Amino acid sequence: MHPIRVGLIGTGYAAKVRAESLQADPRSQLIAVAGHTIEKAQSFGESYGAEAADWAKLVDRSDVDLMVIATINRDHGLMVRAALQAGKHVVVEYPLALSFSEAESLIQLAQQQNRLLHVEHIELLSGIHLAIRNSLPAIGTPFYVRYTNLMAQRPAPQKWTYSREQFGFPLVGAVSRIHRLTDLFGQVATVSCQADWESSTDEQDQFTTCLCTAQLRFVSGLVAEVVYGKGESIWQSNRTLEIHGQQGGILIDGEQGTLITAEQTQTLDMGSRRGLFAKDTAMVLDHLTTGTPLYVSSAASLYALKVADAAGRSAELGQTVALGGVIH
Ligand code: NAP
Ligand code: BLA
Repeated sequence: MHPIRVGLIGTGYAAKVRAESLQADPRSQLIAVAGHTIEKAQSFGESYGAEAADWAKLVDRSDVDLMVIATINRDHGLMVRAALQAGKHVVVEYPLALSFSEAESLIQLAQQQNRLLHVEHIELLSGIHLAIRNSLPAIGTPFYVRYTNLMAQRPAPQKWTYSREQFGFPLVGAVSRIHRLTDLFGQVATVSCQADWESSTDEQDQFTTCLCTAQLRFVSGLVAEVVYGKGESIWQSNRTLEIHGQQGGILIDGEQGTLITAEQTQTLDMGSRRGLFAKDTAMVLDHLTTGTPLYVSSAASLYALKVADAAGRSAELGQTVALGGVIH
């Protein structure tokens, strides 16, 4: 038995932590890396004893079993499709694709090809998420949630994360914000969303600020307000999640968590945000070698993207959008 031979696309933060995890695990071997430029792929590859390669050739190599796609959001769908068509197992960082229909068709393709398609959603592995899950029973029926992700950034970087085409609709590029909520609170009945972008030049694709606000009404009746914004016209960063229940509340502020009930106020132990990609990688290798289950299903990942896609449509139409297929 040879180790699982891996091809990696991307040379940024996610790719680096993937390469480190793969290198540290004897069950995997990093064969080659593809990057934005060949120079970057070469210098990155040298650090991990891997060759530099062109991504389209890499997915076709017979000595690669698993492709890990850790590059800009715009290219995920195209690369996942090519890798699955070449018969590889695939790990892709969220989002699977920028549109719901593309994501749905990729999941079908993986089934047809009988290959693993795992979409990373490390937010579900985080100590914050586990602490919330464990605390939910203590607050009774949750009825109102406020989830704010504001990042003040000045000057806004000239990066893919500030390109509408390359990042995608804000709640699609950052679908983790929706997924946290659908994982905790189930299906969504309606979405009402507004989105706005500011650019400093005539070049509209590259923005300096974006602000997206969405109201999600869950089938349970719970209402969630989600705010995602970043850039120059955001003056104070804020990363908070408030969950209000009939018997208590959960408040997450940055790395601090609190559970509040009528009887007491208690600090939640939330661990660290580090090590989550390593955990994801280990679970993929466990799954491929011994068949143990992964922590997120394609169906759950696709559902989060469906809600994000509906938010995009709502913003475009200026109307509330109802999600189909909901059982009342
Ligand atoms: P990053 O550090 O900015 O790296 C982005 C990668 O894409 C680099 O290899 C970069 O190469 C390349 N790239 C940039 N612009 C490009 C373009 N126009 N065309 C082709 N390639 C381009 O980003 P990251 O944080 O690793 O994110 C990668 C993926 O992981 C994204 O899908 C993100 O949603 C996902 N993710 C990241 C995190 C996280 O904590 N960072 C968490 C969850 C999911 P150059 O540097 O040579 O331009
Ligand atoms: C998510 N972090 C993301 C994403 C990007 C970054 C592009 C995916 C898109 C999104 O969900 O908005 C980029 N995150 C960064 C950068 C920093 C950062 C450039 O913290 C700079 C420090 N990610 C990291 C680091 C940690 C990290 C250093 O780059 C932790 C120590 C964690 N990023 C992290 C987690 C998510 C994420 C846990 C999932 C989103 C969530 O928690 O909801």
